[in-house]
Amino acid sequence: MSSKDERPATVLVAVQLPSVTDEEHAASLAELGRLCHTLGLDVVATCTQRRSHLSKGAVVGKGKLKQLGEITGGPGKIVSVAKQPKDKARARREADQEHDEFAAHAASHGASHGEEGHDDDWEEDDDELEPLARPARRPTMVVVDHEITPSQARNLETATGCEVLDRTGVIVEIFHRHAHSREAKLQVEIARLSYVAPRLRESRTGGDRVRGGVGGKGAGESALELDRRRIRDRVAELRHELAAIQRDQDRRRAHRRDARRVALVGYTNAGKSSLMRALTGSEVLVADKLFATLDTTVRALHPETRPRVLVSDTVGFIKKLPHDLVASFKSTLDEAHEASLLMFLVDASDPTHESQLKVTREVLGEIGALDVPSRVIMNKIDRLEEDQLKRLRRKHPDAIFISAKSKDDVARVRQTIIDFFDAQLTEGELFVPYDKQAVMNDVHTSARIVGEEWTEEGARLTIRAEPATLARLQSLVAK
Ligand SMILES: Nc1nc2c(ncn2[C@@H]2O[C@H](COP(=O)(O)OP(=O)(O)OP(=O)(O)O)[C@@H](O)[C@H]2O)c(=O)[nH]1
Ligand SMILES: [Mg+2]
Repeated sequence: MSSKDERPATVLVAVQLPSVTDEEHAASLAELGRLCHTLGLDVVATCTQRRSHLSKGAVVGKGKLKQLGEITGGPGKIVSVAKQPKDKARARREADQEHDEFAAHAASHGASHGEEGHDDDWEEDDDELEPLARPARRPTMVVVDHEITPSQARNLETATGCEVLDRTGVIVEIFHRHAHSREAKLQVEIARLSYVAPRLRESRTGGDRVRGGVGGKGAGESALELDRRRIRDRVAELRHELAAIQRDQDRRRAHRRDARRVALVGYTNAGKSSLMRALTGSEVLVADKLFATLDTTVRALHPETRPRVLVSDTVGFIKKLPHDLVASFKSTLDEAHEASLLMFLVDASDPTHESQLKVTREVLGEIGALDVPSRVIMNKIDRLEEDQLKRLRRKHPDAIFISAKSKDDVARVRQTIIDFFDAQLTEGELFVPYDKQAVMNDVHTSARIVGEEWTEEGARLTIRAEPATLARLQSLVAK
């Protein structure tokens, strides 16, 4: 398949730390593979190692790095970069291009000073290394399943001859590609710059490198100051523009404040948009991609209910997502915060769904949205075997088990939502005289009529509505 061959061959690199189980390690790598796939990379090899900590030099140890070099065609060891004036010029040029390039890529090139080749923490026993199988194609990309420092990125680049990205870099890049609305684009741009700026700082003054070249440092610092200032200015500008958009959104949200709202939240790819489509008949994007949705969408439950219920589709969560990236998706968090009911969507067919649920809870906890009433929805049960499903039902007796592809299941979710809101309605009497018939329209949209009796003077209604709505309608007819 020639189209496959055009995708950059990629090797995943990870260290399994002592606190990480084999399953967690495998799941994290599988997820990184899917992130790479979403970005259009072709994962051809995986290079992992058990270590007590990440090597400061190049993440993996010396022996592993040598193996990595063998499959990528690089020297397999950290090559000190001579301090040449052209390096600085290049660093500055590359910093200038920060808007056009991969954030992480730019950061990793963002001027590394002098030799970081010496590392006193090599600790592994090279004899015990598992051999690394030679892939069918030679990798040109290295993707690391940890957040790495610019010097680690640089060292990996010299040792492998490959481009190097870390997990955050991959996610930021996916966000960048999938952002459509002005708001999402601004948020991603801010996140990219916020991700680049601290790394530029670290690459020049990193605490772990005390042997930084003193010569030429002054010029380097001023170039750095310039980059940082430019980034700060740009971020301020973007925030300003974003604030205007968000004020507008807040106004719209305030408008909906009366309405009964459900937010679909959960891990990326859990099926939030699929359920959104099924519940509201809207045409939101559904795709087998991570972070397909980067905008929140709000639609009424369809067919419409009386009173109306609004459903919002939100941006998904993921493990190890840097906090400033989460925070940048303000609208998702606002939707979750202001909803009356949260639907936690989980891909039950994913072996790591328990940890996905945990991540979702953690993020919502951080924004103080855990007080909002919630229901867990185990989705994609059409992919489960009978006994798997049984086990899951026992484990999560309160969850709703569905396939977003099944009409009956979606109808059950719909009923759950309606029941939830109905429980908050109170029943009351409303007498609408013939000269106040204009109020009837209002009654129809904001309340449900459960009984009516026509008299000489008008209609005696029994209605169910929110207590506040009932009071409002009663004052309307009394005037
Ligand atoms: N088999 C099966 N596939 C499903 C089900 N629900 C969703 N999917 C598929 O799962 C993939 C992701 O669905 P989306 O609805 O886009 O997921 P999402 O939670 O909105 O994902 P992001 O927006 O990327 O965070 C798509 O390929 C869907 O067709 C289901 O119940 N059964
Ligand atoms: Mg989606």
